[in-house]
Amino acid sequence: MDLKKCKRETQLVYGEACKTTGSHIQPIYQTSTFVFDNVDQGANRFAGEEEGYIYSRLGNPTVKLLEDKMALLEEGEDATIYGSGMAAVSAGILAFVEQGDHIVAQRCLYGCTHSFLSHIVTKWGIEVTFVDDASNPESFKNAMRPNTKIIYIETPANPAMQLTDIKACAEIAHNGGARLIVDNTFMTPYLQRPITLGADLVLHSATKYINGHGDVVAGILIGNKEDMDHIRMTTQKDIGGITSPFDAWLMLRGVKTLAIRMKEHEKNAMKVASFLENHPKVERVYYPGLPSHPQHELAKIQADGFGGMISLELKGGLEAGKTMMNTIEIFHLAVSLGTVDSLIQHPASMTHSPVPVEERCAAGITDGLVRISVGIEDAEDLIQALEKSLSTI
Ligand code: LCS
Repeated sequence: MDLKKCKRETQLVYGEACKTTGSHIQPIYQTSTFVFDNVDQGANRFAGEEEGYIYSRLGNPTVKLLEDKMALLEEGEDATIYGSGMAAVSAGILAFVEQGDHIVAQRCLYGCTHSFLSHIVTKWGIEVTFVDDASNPESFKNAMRPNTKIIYIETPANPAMQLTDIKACAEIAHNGGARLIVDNTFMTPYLQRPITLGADLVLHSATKYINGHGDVVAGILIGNKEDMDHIRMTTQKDIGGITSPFDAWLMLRGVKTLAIRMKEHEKNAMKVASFLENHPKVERVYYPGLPSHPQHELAKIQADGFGGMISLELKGGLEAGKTMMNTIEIFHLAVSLGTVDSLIQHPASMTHSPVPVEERCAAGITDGLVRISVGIEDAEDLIQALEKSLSTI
């Protein structure tokens, strides 16, 4: 059977049984190392002349199943898995830059990605230009230099929910001899497949929708075979931010329900966003599924849906937001996102606190912005909880 020809729902759910025991669900290869039959076999494996496992930082059968699944879903050739989304961000970027190179990135990014680009890569003589208006591909084009090696985007962006045109950025990157890296965490491969739009590397904080159940921190990179081989032999092998076999197994279990979860997240988010948009205490709602979102049309073109993330500004600003977050029921006040249950948080003081205030505001992350990760509970219960907390303002 060629899984590549199957629909995404089948690709997500299907898994081979264990060839050794017939176990329906694959076992967890919870081992750090692998025993060689003899010295020659060990040497041949190290030399790459014989297939087989060596040591779990270099490869593990449970992790391999997740690599193959993610490559299939994102329509890439191969994938590598990490112990956090940030380990994937750093492994993906550091593999393709050296001293004297230049990176172009959008300014509105997850706070630690922004921090990595502002404070870590710059320590090694790599320059970064942040683009303010990521909605206009010309801004990326204007920031390109002869030594630009990477354009880095996140769409929709965490937390302001602006979209970036993946296809246009891929063209700009390739015309300038650079790679396009796309953080696809908010959309997942069920709703958006950046490689099909020209991206070179796709990245996930798998902590979020890929695992879906809030019990794993992990990251994933997907790309072509050559780039993944290079990453495996450099930043993954020698920096070593790998995931554990058990966490890979939990993700293999979690990702099976991605299609039905994303459908429910989106159905609920649409209802919640429409409710919020019509509420007298709400100033502004940012959700790509609303026709009022400035890039609603782009969302319809480059993705198959709008996802489960919403940001909003209340008329009473920060104080009103604090009241809402302190009083709301059902939604947990917590960072992270993409779990089956609903979460609410305050980017300026939490996820995006590493970003300096002027840069934060330039990226649309105002003090009054509140971010909601809409879960798969009953939508009416969520709306009632929001109504009740808004009535306390
Ligand atoms: N990329 C995006 C878009 C993210 O939202 C995050 C984490 C990361 C990368 C990093 O992934 P991690 O290392 O945490 O697995 N976002 C978080 C958030 O919004 N709240 O807490 C973490």
